[in-house]
Parts: sequence; C-alpha cells; structure tokens
Amino acid sequence: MKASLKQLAAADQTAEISVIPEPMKIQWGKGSFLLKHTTRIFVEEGSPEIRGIANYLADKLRPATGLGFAVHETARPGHPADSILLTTQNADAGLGEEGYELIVTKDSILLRAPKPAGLFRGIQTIRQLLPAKIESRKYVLTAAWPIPCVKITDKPRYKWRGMHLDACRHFTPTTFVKEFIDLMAFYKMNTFHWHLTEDQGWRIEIKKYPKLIEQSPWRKADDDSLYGGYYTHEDVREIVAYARERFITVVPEIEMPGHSVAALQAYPQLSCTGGTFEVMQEWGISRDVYCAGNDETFVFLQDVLSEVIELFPGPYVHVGADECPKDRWKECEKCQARIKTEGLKDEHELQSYFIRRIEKYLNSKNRNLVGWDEILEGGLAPNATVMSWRGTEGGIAASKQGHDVVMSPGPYCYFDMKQVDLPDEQGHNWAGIVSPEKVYSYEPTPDELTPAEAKHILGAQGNVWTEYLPNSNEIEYMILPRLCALSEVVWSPKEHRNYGDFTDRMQDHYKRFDILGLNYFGKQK
Ligand code: TNX
Repeated sequence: MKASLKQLAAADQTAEISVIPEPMKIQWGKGSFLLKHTTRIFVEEGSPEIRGIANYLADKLRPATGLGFAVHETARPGHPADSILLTTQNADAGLGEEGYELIVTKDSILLRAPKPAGLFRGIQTIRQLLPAKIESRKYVLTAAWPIPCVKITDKPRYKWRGMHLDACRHFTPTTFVKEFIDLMAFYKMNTFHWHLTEDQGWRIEIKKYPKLIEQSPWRKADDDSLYGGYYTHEDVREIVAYARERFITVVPEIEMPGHSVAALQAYPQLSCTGGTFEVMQEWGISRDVYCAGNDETFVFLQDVLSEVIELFPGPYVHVGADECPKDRWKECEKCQARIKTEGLKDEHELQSYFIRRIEKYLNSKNRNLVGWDEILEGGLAPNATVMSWRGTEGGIAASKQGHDVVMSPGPYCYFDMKQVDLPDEQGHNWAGIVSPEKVYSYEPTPDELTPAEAKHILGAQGNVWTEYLPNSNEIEYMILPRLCALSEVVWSPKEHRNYGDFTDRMQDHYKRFDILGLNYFGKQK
C-alpha cells in the first residue's frame, strides 16, 4: 500500500501536510517558507484575471496574519526572494484547464498553471499548507506563518466535480449560497447545481411571468402565514459572479414536466386539469404536472428558459425530468391528441417528446440539456447529458449510447441521508445511510465500460435535498465532511485513495471548521 501523506512527511522530517483533495504528486523539501510583513505577491503583467486571483489570495491571508501582501505586476519570469509569484508563463500545458504546479522553497513560492483556473485551484493548496489558524477572520498573534517546502504537481481526475443544492424545499438565502460556494472552492469543486423550482416553491424571478414571484415562492406554513422567498435577477447575477470568481460554473435547474406545482398554482392553464392548485406544503410527488399537449406550456417554458439563459452564462441547463407521474397525461385529451399526431407509443414517449422539444430550444441557444436519468425512458434527446441518481444503471446505459453522464447515485452521493445509524442523527430521507467512508469509497467510472464509453463519465456530484434541512446549520452538518470525501473521489488519482489517511488529514480541516464556526458531522458538542 502507498505510504500516507503523514508517513511521508514524518520520514522526511518535514511538517505534516493535510491537503484535501490529495494532490497528484508531492515531492518533499526541507524547511519552510515564512510569510512576513515584507512578503509580496507578484502576478504576470497585463492580466486582470490573475490580478483578481492574487487579490483573492491576499484577502484570505490578511485577516489572520495582519500582514499587507501588496500585489505587484512583473514583466520578468523570475521573482525576487520573499515573494509569491502567480504566473501562466512557462507552465506545462499538459496540466490542462485546472492543473497547477506549486514550488515552495525557503526563499519564495512559485505557483504556475497554464490557465487562471489552475492558479485558483493552487491557491487552495497554499491555504491548506498554512496552519489551520490562517482561517481566522480575526488577527492571530503567532510566532510564524510557515508554508512547508514542497513541490506539488496537480490536476483533477474528472472535469465535473459537482455539488447540488435544493433551494426550494426551504429557501436558501444568498449569504449561505455564497458560503456553500466557498466550501466548494476550498475543496476544488467546480460545478454548482442550483435547484431552483419545485412543487413547494419557485425561487427565481422571471420578469415575463410576475406571478412566479408574487405567488409561486410562497406556501402556507402551519400557522397560515406565508413561508418562502426567491432570488431576484440581481441576486442571481451576484451569485453567478461570485461563483465565476472562484472558477465554479453554475448549472441552474428548472424542473419539468413534473415537480412544478408552484408554477401551476400561478398559471393553472398550463396543467392538464386547469387547477386549482396550492403551492405544496407537503413533501412527495404530485400527479399534477405541465400539460404536454398544450403548446402554451412550451411557450411559457421557453420564455422562462430564455431569461434563465441570459442570467447563467454556463454551458448547461438542467431541466429536471425526474419523478413525473403520467396519470394526468393518460386522462388528458390534449396529451392524447399529441401522442397521436406525433406517432408516439405511450406517455413515456410523450415525456421524451417534451424533453426533445426543450432540448431543441436550448441547443438553438448554444446550451446543453442535462436531465435526471428518467430522460432515458421513452428515448434520450439527441445531445442530452444524463445525471444518474437512481443507482448507476442510467449512467451506464447513457454512456453506452454515447451520451455524457454525471454520476450521482443515491447510495453514495445523497447528502440528505443519515451519516450513521443513530435514531437522532440528522437527515430523514429514505432508509439509507451514506457514511463519509461510503462516499469516499465511490468509484464514478463503472468497471463494465469500455475506455471509449468511460470518456463520457464527466464526473460525480453530491446532492443536498433539503426537505428536512431547514437552515444553513443543518446543511453544513450534512455536507461536512462528505463534500471533502467526494472532492478526493473526483480530483485525486484513484490509486492514492486511503480512507485512514483521509480521516487523519481531516483533523486539520475540523480545526478550520471550528475556527470558521461551521457545523459538521462528528463535531464535539
Ligand atoms: C428524489 S433525486 C428527488 C427529489 C427529492 C429526493 C429526496 C431526484 C432527482 N428527485 O425531488 O428531494 O428524492 O427525497
């Protein structure tokens, strides 16, 4: 078995390092670079983006150290002693979009990457090489801020390293969405899947359909008061920009044809029965869904998507498509007429027709459609990416058909499930237990795929459904440390994985969570 990071450090008499996700390659040096009041940060000349990354680093280092960290531009490839240089010059192109090389000597630090995103990922490594107290937002009186001498060459194993957040079952304020994104960034995750519409609440402003914010975000609470919230266009732009600065792509999810009662409450003419409806107060699956025989449904959804596309520049739009009961369609004249005129076999093919029609629209706007694995039923839309949640079979089938896949199977990636089998453990979803160790053991690329099919596995994602997670404290508890475990699954080389070593390294991260006041599984009360 491979020696753990801790053993290697001990053998080399260097400082212990606890980087998560574990880098691809580490060579150990002796001694440390010390951050001092004189330490400067240099960036190559003429790149505002890299300057932005340097400012992010300085902002992270300043509060605890109380040091200035002036950021300077330099035209020279080398850099003076007592400095940190961020550069894309002379970088190994083989490190790709997000890889980097970090060389720490007693004199200086060189962070080099072919692309700015790699510099940003490398900065997370620098942060994690520093003592845990660097996370303090208040000044810490300390003798020194050492960064161990080391040479790290690193790049991710998968390109979709995702976290999903259901902002619908309970509205999630933007302050917490940012905290969630910060945690993703710290663990080098790069895709934030934002679940924005549901039976129990519609959470995104659509200017063309004002009732979607006047009515659809609000459900009756037990005391008859209205409970909910929504994101304005301005809020969305702020979150997208915040994520962008952290090299995280936001994938919005607009659910269709099911999980759409909150929208139908405001626009009941888009249902098969005509309503009336209430924004759902209970969890579960509704039989009332968008009518697939009514062209108005498609006009509405395309209008909604056109505003969504304006707000989210990323290449993907998720359209849900999970858990759509076919009861209403079976009894609806318009849906039955559509089945006839389109020559469809049954209601599954009608769902497939629905998704294909939406995909055509999204593709015409240069966006890719993502859907939960139910989009396989009745035939896949030609360019769709499949998110496999009901186990891995959907993902396997889709990749065999030449479609891209994101793996997110319940037994490994559902962070709304309990982490241990204790009666008072948080998470009330299903009967399953998804321990951090279970997450850590996950292998996103199924054995049965050929190398060509395996190329379609873009990566994996952790899903946070919030039926039983009403606030940020509970969400933190559910994602920590499972997010950390998943980050290593999707970033680090497969051969490096060692759960004992991971839990050792987590100890340093728990200290950081304590300093940041974050809740987590295993926290001493
Ligand atoms: C199934 S996973 C759902 C969600 C629920 C989740 C947990 C998926 C695509 N759909 O609507 O929140 O189970 O109850």
